[in-house]
Amino acid sequence: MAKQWSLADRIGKFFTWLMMTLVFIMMALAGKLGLSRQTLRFMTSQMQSPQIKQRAFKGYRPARHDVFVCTYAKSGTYWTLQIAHQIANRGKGEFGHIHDVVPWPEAPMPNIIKLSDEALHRASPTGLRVIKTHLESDYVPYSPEAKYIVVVRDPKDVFVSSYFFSQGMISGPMVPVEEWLKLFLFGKFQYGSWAEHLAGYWLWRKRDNVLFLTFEELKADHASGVRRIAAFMGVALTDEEFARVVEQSQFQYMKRMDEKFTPQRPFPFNRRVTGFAVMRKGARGGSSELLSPEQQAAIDRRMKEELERYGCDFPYAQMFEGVSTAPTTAA
Ligand code: PPS
Repeated sequence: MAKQWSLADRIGKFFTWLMMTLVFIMMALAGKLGLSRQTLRFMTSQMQSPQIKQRAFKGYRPARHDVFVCTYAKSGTYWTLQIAHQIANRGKGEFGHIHDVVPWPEAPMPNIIKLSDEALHRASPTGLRVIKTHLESDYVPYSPEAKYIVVVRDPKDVFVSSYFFSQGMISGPMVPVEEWLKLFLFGKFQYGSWAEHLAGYWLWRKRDNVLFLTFEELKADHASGVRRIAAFMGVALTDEEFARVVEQSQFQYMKRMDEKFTPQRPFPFNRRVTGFAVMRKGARGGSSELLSPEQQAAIDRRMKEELERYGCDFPYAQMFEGVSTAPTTAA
């Protein structure tokens, strides 16, 4: 099912690459030149471009071998990818970088494996391959043939994780927390609206081929989470394979191989972005490390209002509401 690229697609791809290259140059210099704010704004405009979002899966029809991991950024994406990829490969998934084996269609870096690459699922012992996306559900092709794992995380922890991540990306002084928070609360955030993202996937949750999870439940019982994901993917693991998947998706294990998950720079800057960790703390309820109780309450209030505005009955108060004091320790 190789993707047919029209001339318009190729030109579009080229401009995306050009923009990304610019973004990476700006990122490398942002801290030194005092351009953090401008760089983050530019990154947001690129990441939120409807054209780029539409182009990501254009013409792709998901198939039986596809397991999508659909998340808002900083919600445990790589954790879930690692679990699903190891399940697909019966605990023996080897890779130099996760995106050598997991396509991420909206990301323009050319060194990411293509969605159209069939070699991977053909070689996989279960015939399955995993796909990453942060796109809203409207941009993700749905098929009853494929499987979709949706993971949602407390937006307060998402916010904190994103702050440290962006600080690492621009390798320089970050914009003040209050400014970053305003963007998060009022829909101008780098990764789009948290509530809109959730509201879209929440409509999918009752479909047989959709597994809806929270970061918090994975955190509370990692082994049960792995068991649920394996059952959902239709993979019966031996005890030994199961133990391997659990071990390889533990926080400390993944932290030791952090460079396999850190972002890759686009050609010709093919080196990985260094100097910060994707596997930072992996904690639940740790937003007090950055946010005051008032700021945490503001996130809760705003997200509840937003979910209501989208007509989404996700039980926010039960799942996420509340001011954190101390984070749980990493699994
Ligand atoms: S990304 O870049 O948006 O795709 O990031 P994402 O993977 O969604 O989220 C990164 C956060 O997930 C935490 N993480 C984990 N927590 C617990 N256990 C495991 N195994 C694990 N793997 C990743 C990671 O530490 C980031 O959260 P913070 O709060 O920043 O530590």
